[in-house]
Amino acid sequence: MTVMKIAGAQLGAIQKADSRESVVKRMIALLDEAATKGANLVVYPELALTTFFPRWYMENQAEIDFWFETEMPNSATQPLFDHARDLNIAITFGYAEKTPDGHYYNTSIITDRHANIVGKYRKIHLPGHSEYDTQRAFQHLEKRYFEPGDLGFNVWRNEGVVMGMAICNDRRWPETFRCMGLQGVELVAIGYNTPSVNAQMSDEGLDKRLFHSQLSLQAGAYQNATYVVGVAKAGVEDGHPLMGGSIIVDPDGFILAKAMTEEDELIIAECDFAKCDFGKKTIFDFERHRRIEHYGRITSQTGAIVEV
Ligand code: CDT
Repeated sequence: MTVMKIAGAQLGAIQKADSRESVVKRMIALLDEAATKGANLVVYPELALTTFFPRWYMENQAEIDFWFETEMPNSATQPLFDHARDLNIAITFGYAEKTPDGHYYNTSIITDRHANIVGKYRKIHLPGHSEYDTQRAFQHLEKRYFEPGDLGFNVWRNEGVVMGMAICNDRRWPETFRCMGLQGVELVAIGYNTPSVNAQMSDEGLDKRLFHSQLSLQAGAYQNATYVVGVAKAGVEDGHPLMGGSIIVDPDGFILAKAMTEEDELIIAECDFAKCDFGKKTIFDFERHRRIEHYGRITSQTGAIVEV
């Protein structure tokens, strides 16, 4: 059975003016630290190469396109791929993707330890709104800049482990984890950018936001008997704070490692994937216990309908 050291490479703030090259240098520094600690896989955040640009309202398409990558790897990220290959470490990170036929996605990729891209995921649950919202303390325009992902929730056998990806808001939806759980997932890598403040409820408090993130990641892990790695982009980006709280969760839902700062910070844990078996063969043996005859609403109905 496979044992791997998995690292979460939390990134601190990336300012609007920061170049991709400067961010890649920081990602490589974390990769070097991960190598010294024996990591086999490093998980980076959502939209890891730039500031969280969906907070900015833009109309000019050239201005919008600046934030998107048209190929991966590209000249800015090739050093990261090369370094990961030299260190024999698999990586996964998020970026904004513009496809050759003009589609825009919030994407993440995962590589093997030879820096080959073995999996791609495009974010399905896009939060926020598509037009400038005067009621919010700040904007969250993911629905403006991205289309919902078109690839579904897939898994890949990578380095002997069944791995899947999700991105930020996806972690709050049990459907995300269950779709991968039904494919035997053993590790779910999730990058995120979560504002420290609720744009529509400013007095919500950071503790509650961190709690909801942890709750979602821990529940997803336990209910599908899988490791989950949730990695933040944190810190204050041009005056806008993003929360940290990166964690590595085991298949029992326990937290194995947790970031303590809102800066570039590496967390690491040894993951013995044999530990996924017990839950998958007992309480969450889907084949024996699921009752799909009662789950029809999950895929046939989107919003809640109150008829009583
Ligand atoms: N990036 C991302 O998906 N962030 C959301 C913020 C939700 S508030 C509009 C999240 O779920 O953390």
